[in-house]
Amino acid sequence: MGRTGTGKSTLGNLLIGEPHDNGPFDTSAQMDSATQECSTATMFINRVPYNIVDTPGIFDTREGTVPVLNKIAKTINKCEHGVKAILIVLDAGRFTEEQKNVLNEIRTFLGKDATNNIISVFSRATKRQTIDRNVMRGDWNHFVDSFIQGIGNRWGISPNPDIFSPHEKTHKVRLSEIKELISSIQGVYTTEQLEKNRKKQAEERQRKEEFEKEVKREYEEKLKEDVRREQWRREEKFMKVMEKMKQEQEKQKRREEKLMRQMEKMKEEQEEQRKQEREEYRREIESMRQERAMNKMLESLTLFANQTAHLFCDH
Ligand SMILES: Nc1nc2c(ncn2[C@@H]2O[C@H](COP(=O)(O)OP(=O)(O)OP(=O)(O)O)[C@@H](O)[C@H]2O)c(=O)[nH]1
Ligand SMILES: [Mg+2]
Repeated sequence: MGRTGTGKSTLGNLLIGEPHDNGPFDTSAQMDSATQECSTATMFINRVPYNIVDTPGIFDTREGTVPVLNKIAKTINKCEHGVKAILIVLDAGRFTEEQKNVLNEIRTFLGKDATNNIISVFSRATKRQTIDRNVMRGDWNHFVDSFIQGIGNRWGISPNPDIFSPHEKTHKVRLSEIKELISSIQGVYTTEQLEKNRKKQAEERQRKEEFEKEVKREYEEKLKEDVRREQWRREEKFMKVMEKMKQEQEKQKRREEKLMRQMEKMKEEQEEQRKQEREEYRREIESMRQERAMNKMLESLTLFANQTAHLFCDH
């Protein structure tokens, strides 16, 4: 198992003793995945036959991870006697975050029960790394280091076919190391263990989905509550403004009424004043009229006295 293009099919061919690019397993130099389906071939270790299963790459460029893992699960389920060794092929030149993700995916997929059956195999190693295992070990990052420790230090190197020919000692030594690791593994990883883990994973996924759904529901509820609160707050604010406006209007009305009353009073006072003035004028006219009448009477009396005066004198 391993990331797309790491050299799984190449390793399979080499373990069988076939040319790296002309064995039962198809290899490809192209970036997109060569192996699409699981396929098997037989190899011998100390004359004991073993079925090698070549698997499609994880993080395939065409397919997602889930369909690939499903195909691998189907193949494991066909192994009636279980799986003795699971070879995880890691690119020695790419200790990246992506590689970490692939390892985590595989670990989660197989579960803890597979730990004792995993062997890590490094491909694309340099000449120095392939000749001297210590050089390879020194190039690991912390994550790879702890992963290898976690699987009981079972690791090997797939000899780079571009550097070492099948006749070279290094090529043979590195391949026999891998074969020895395979045959030394005790016990098998069974279909039941895989299915138990897959069931556990499915349950965990479901729990996670339900938890996420619950978190989402709570978040949406809170959001709705916030919207409701905001609406109430706005309505309350609006009501307060309306109340204030109403109070202002009433105040204004009272002011106007007061003004009206004042105007009314002023009008009444003016009316009263005009009435008094008219009365005074009338009285003045009346007194002038009486004065004039008096004067006229005096004049008449004077005239009468003047006319009648000689009468009194002659007697
Ligand atoms: N330099 C170098 N190239 C390698 C090594 N192993 C494989 N290759 C080359 O890498 C390319 C891909 O190898 P494959 O064996 O098809 O890789 P794979 O992991 O089976 O790929 P998928 O089936 O697509 O997942 C081929 O051109 C190989 O010749 C290696 O150790 N070193
Ligand atoms: Mg392949």
